[in-house]
Amino acid sequence: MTIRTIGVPMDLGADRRGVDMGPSAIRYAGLSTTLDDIDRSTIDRGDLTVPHAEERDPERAATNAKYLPEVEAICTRLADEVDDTLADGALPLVLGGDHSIAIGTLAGAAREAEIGAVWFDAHSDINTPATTPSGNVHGMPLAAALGLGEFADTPWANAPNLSEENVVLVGLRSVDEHERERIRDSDVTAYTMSDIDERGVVDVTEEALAVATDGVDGIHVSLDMDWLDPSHAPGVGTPVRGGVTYREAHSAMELVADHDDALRSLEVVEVNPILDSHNETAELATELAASALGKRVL
Ligand code: NNH
Ligand code: MN
Ligand code: MN
Ligand code: MN
Repeated sequence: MTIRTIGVPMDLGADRRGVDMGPSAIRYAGLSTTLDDIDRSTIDRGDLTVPHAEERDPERAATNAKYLPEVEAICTRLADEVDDTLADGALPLVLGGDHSIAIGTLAGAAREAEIGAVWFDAHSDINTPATTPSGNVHGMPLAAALGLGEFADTPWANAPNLSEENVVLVGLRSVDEHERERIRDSDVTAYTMSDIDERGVVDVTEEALAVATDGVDGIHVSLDMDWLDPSHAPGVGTPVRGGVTYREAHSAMELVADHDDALRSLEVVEVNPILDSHNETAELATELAASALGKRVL
């Protein structure tokens, strides 16, 4: 299956500028040559056009979700791109950008199929405008896709064929109070870093993939680079200590590749080159995407 790369240089969903350079940094890290090692053809469709924060008013929509009208415009276009890519029989590889773009990826991937989602992240990204401590939409994409809270009134943000039973969070270590309640009250499955400590990343990821793939046509895999420990991935806007190691991350992505019959879309987000050291987080993002898409040593 052809892999089609779609860059989304989006930083309006996060507080720290610089994450809009993520797609360039990932390409500069050698994405296309790395993907050449996989036995699949790849094409790069370039970047979507995203307005710059300086030209926009964060409070314009007077909600607790900064730049939500801009996020809507970009995610609506991204959803169309992802849907078109799948309709062409290709696999979308979406490069962020901050995690708010997952709203568009999920909406596109769920347009013509029932999907599950595996969310590798330090954070649970299930805030709504009423519960967000920051106003940043990158802390809300899962709630938006599931139509929770006020997102019940924003159909553009809802992934039509995604249900809580097939959504799995992996590697949590920073969850806001209201997010904790929401996860408990929902049918979303969540594994914390403690679960990974106790059971190991392979066992947890296998179970996560089993839950996500149960009874659906395919899955979306969303990889927030702050899932990794900041010692391996320093170039992210909201690092949290105690994340997975380089090897653990590769193991998990190799398990994703083992489920390639289910993998419908892949997304790598939150690479911030301004905060990175020598582009190492972008290089790691590139390697992990390749592992998830089937690259092997032998
Ligand atoms: N939970 C916080 C918020 O909603 C932080 C979210 N930041 C992320 N999520 N990087 O992955 O603002
Ligand atoms: Mn920019
Ligand atoms: Mn995230
Ligand atoms: Mn995160």
